[in-house]
Formats: sequence, C-alpha cells, structure tokens
Amino acid sequence: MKNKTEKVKSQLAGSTAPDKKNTTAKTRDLESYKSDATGQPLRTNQGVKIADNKNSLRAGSRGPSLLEDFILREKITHFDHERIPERIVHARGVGAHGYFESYADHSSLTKAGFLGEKGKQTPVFVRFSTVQGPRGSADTVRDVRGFAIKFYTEEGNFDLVGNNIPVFFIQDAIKFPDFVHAVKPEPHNEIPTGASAHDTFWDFVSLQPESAHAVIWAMSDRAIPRSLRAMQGFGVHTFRLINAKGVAKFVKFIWTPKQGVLSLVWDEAQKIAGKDPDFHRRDLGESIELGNYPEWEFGVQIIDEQDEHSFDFDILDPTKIVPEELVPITPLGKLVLNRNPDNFFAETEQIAFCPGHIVPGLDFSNDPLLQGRLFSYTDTQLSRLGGPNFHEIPINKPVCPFHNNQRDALHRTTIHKGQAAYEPNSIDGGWPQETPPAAKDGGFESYYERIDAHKVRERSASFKDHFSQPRLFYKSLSATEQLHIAEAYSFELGKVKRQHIRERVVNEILSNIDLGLAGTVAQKLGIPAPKKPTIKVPEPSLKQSSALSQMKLTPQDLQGKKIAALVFDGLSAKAIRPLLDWAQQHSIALQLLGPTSAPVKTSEGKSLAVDGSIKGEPSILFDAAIVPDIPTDHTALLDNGQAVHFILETFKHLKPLALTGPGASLIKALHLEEDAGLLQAKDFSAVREQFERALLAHRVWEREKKAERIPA
Ligand code: HDD
Repeated sequence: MKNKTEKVKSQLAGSTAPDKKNTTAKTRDLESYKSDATGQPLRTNQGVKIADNKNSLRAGSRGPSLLEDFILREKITHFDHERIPERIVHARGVGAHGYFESYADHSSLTKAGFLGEKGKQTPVFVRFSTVQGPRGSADTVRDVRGFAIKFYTEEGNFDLVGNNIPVFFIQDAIKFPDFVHAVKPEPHNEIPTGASAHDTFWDFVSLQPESAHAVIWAMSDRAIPRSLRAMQGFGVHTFRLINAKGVAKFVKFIWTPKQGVLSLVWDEAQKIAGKDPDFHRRDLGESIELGNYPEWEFGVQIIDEQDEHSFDFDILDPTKIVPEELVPITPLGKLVLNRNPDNFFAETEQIAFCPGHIVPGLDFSNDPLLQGRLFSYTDTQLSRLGGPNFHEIPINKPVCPFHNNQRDALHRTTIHKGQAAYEPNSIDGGWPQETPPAAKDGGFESYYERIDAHKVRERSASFKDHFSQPRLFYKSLSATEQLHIAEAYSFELGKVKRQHIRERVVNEILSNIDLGLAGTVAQKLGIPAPKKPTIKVPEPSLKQSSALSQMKLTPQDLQGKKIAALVFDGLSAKAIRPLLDWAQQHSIALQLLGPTSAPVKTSEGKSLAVDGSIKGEPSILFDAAIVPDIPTDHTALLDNGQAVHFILETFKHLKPLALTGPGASLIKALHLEEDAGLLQAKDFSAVREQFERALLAHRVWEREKKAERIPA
C-alpha cells in the first residue's frame, strides 16, 4: 500500500503518463496534440533555441535591460495573458476521461448510435463542479455540484449538463441572472466565498417560492458529498428520446453511483475546507490513479407522450422530480472514469459544455429553463474562451469529421481548402452537402411537434405548486436526514443579518413545507414558531418516496474507502500485515500514520515506513480509522494530543473506529462507549466483519447524539 500511496503522490505532483488501457477514439485524438519536452532544447515560440533563461539582456551587467530582448519580451507577454475569465458559475471544477458503455441495443427507444448496440463504448469527459465559489474556492462547501458529461459519439458531441440534485431553483431562464447575483458573494464586499449563508441568497429565495424545492435539497446532506464519486447525477429537465420510426418518449436522465450516495457531516465539511481545500479533486484523481475507477449506472425514467399530463405536477417544470414510485428507472448503460487529464487548463478548464449539443435520437422538451440554457452556454464561451472557434480546442472537438461553411474569426486553426464557402455551390463540387433529415442517413431532425399558441409572457398554471414536492422530499427522509436539514437551515439563517428575511423563510417557506421543521428552525433562531401554513398546499397522490433517502443508496463494496491506521513505536509487524492484506483485497486505500513522518520501530526491531504523520493527515481526510496493537500501557498514545484528537474526531464524525491489541480498553480512558462502529478487540480479525458492515453503512448514525459532547 505504501508504494501505491507514494506512487499516487508523486504522480499527482508531476505529469501523469497516459493510461495505455484507455484507447478510446478521443484519447487517440488528443494524443496528436500532446507535447513532451523530454530531451528537447528550450526554445522561443518561434523555435529559436535559448542559450540563457536566467538573465535578461542588459547594457553592462549592472545596466538597464534592453528593449530588443525578444526572449524576455515574449516570455513576459505570454505570462501577462495566461489567465482567462473563469466560468460565471461552476468555476471550481475537476474533470476526468472515461467511457460510456451501453448495456444493450436500445434502438426501440432511440436512434442515437451510442445507445444502439450492446457493449458499445463511447469516450466521455466528465467535469464536476461547485456552483457558487470561484476557481480557487474549497471543494467541500455546502453547494449543489455540477455533473457535466461530454459524450464524443460517432454522430457528434452530446453534452448532458446536469447536477447532483434533481431540481433547479427557478422555473424560467429569465430569472437565472437574478438567482446567480443573489447567491454569489455580495457585491459590496465580495463575501462569502463558496457559501449561500448570506442575506442576498435568502432574500431572493424567500421571495421566489419556486426555489423552495431546490433549496431544501441544498440544505440536505446531498450538498456536502463525501466525494464526487459518491453522488447521483440528474439531467434535471425532461428530454426526449426518439427512435428511427419517429416515436418519441419523454425521459429524465439519472446517474446512480456504484460507490453509494455518501455525505460528509457539516463540522467535517467545514474543517476540510481549511485543511484540504482540494479534498474532492484529490480524491477523484487518486482513486483513478489507484485503479479504483468510479462507476455510475445510467438510467432513464420513460414517460409516454400521451401521459404528459397524467401527473399532479408538470413534467416540463424543472423544480419537480418524477418520483421513482410513479415511473421507475430503466437502466441503459454505465459510465466509468479511468483516466486523469494530462493538463488541467487544456482539458478541464477549456472544455465547453452546452445542453444544446445533442445528437440524432435526442431532443429537448419545452421546459422554459432548458430553452434558455440552449442559448446561454455557447454565448458564455465567447467571452470565456475568446471567440466562436472554441469547438476547435482539442478537448471540445468531436471525434467524427465536421465540415461546414463557417469561416475565420479569432483563433481559427483549421485550414479550409477550396474556393466556395457557401451552400449551394457548383465550384467545390457542391460540398459539403446536407444530409437530408432522414433517420437512415443520420441527419438531425427535430421532433415533429405541433405548436399552436399565442405569444405570451406567463407561467402555466401547472407550474404554480411550489410546496408539495419539498414536503414529499422532507417526509421521505430518515429522522437523521431531517435533523441535518433543520440544522442546515438554522446555520444558514443564523448568518443572515436581517431579521425580516429570517422570519420570511420560516413563516412563508418552511411553514408550507413542514410545520415541525419550521418550528425547530424558529426555535433555534429565537423567533415564534408558525402555527399554520400560509397557503393551502395541494395534497400530492404520493405521500412518501423511499428512493429519495440516501440512507438506502449505500455502496456495493469497500473499494476506494480511505482508512487511517495510527501506528506507534513498539507495534508488532504481525498486527500490520493482515491489515495491509485486507486493505489490498478490498482495494481500500490504507494509510499508516505515525507520530511524525519518520518510520516507527516495530517490536521485532524493524523500521516501518509510514505514509504520513497524524498531524499532517487529520482524521477528517479518512472514512474510518484503526489503531492496531495498542499496548496495555497506552500512555504514549494518551500523551499525544494529536492522536487523541484524531480518535475523538473520528468518533465525533460518526466514523467506524477499531481499536485492537492488549490495550484496546483505551476506549474507557477516552470516555467512549462501544457501538455498531466503535469496536475493540485483541486483534483486527475479531472485529473485521462488524467493521466492514460499519464501513458499508458509511457512518454510525445512532451515535450522533452521543457525539455532540465531543468538542469540535
Ligand atoms: Fe448552467 C455552467 C448545470 C441552469 C448558464 N451549468 C453549468 C455547469 C453545469 C450547469 C454543470 C458547468 C459546466 C462545466 O463544467 O463547464 N445549469 C446547470 C443545470 C441547470 C442550469 C443542471 C438547470 C437545470 N445554467 C442554467 C441556466 C442558465 C445557465 C438557466 C442560463 C440561462 N451554466 C450557465 C452558464 C455556464 C453554466 C453561465 C457557466 C459556464 C458555462 O456555462 O460554460 O452559461
């Protein structure tokens, strides 16, 4: 494991060799753009070899620099322009390459080629992101996560630009700038970074009740994911799939992680933001390096065109889910991420997604939020990537050939041959020619939908109910998840300075979701609890949807778990070996942490190298901890404040913790009690099974009350 860990660290620090296993069409395409300086002389951008990269040209060794120094000028000029504007939202992100594999021939559902054959693999690039914070903000803030996937299909690029929560804050794209201005740092002082706990956000959302559903998801544990590997993904809008006969179905897209849907606890999330702001990107990169490739199942909820109006919500409303109890998920394929980018800027930063990038066999619905998005994404790239030729940047290029008569503009790299940049033409043989919109030739055709309406600026009455689904969500959660929601609202509103905004959230939003929730939050804020809802919320046909609780979405196995083993001088190598074997067997990343980064001495007189120090690698970076072979006299451990803090913090954050060896009774000295995840035994094999069960459950939720007394 040690070697593996070292390999990870050194590889992540420097450049990473391309994964030979990933031979997708896009990887091969990117290969031709890669540049390797090994064995090469240093040259200017014009190809001139540089003899001295340490001294600028000057008049005498103490004299002024000379303007003619083209080497200095080129270097400084390029440096001066290295930065590009960050994304307006979703600025902080991390990406990975991988592939999508279709489980079967789904051509009865769609003519899209990437779903048309069992086992067919399509290269993808995925970018995960937070929404509010800038590029340099912390990974673990409370926020929605972006989950954007570019499929490089043989029929063109398909971008599925979704989030890790299934609903959005507004129903109409015209409100997007208002929403973003409200959630972003406030304009007078640019505070807060990466947080929604401030006046303008709560002011806006409390005046815009259509946000209630997305806000309660953002106040749930979904908004503090344990890792990007452990999140669901949602296309949010209703889309269409269309088969070769022109038959269309409405669909919702859902990604379900094999790793389970897992979250941090709030205290832990806040601390990680300081100790390791790169926690999520590091986790993704390291998992892929270790071969623990994250995997998601891709599924759709399919709704027949004639059932469009058969729900008590509108399927065009992006603030609504379609409960799985009403329309179950049909699995179509899987997504595997198996290669880290070679260069963050060239790939992750320059990738440009757009929900309007679709391929034949897919189409939009009339969701007014989606319709607005179709415009915004390509438009924003014009200023972010500096012009309309961003599709020529290697990471954005389709893997199929593309020819048209669009010409010129900034940064054009393609050299178009021929004289006729127009269609029709008789000079260049009429090429490139249209593919008539016929399914068999692959030309794109929009769904043959009849639209007959007046031009109006109004919301459909079917978009008016804003509370029955947040209520459904809240009622479907476990008591633990509900408690976390109440705490999140109380925390956030506690940061809101204006009393009238706090009261409006409680009285006009929370009271309509759940009076109990409103009462708990009101009590924590010291305001009177509302007695009744302010409006009559429609009774939905479905009272509970068990699919909404993440408690049931636990991982299938232990692969990729990160566990710390605290080791001290005098421990026996015999206690460590079985642990290492166990970790390897389950692809668990086990790290040995010593009092310092120096090796510890085993009782057999050998020196045991560690992966880091207890101080340098705090408990918050791990899923669980083991203290193996504790001696009967555990003074050395108790005298080490960092180690005691590590153990208590592991307990506080409800993580599995195994203490083994003759001194395992240390539990008492620390004033802790055994529970389903706090285990003590003479050796690890005696508690292994229980420990594994606790790891699969992710956290020991029943410990939560007891853990409150541990100082944060
Ligand atoms: Fe958006 C980026 C997801 C509504 C306008 N959005 C962006 C990204 C994700 C989403 C994941 C980051 C893509 C990347 O990694 O590069 N956005 C969503 C979802 C929405 C949504 C799931 C609702 C269902 N967005 C939305 C609306 C608008 C935008 C209504 C504008 C009308 N979004 C943008 C943008 C961004 C963006 C400003 C910033 C950078 C970019 O597009 O490329 O154009």
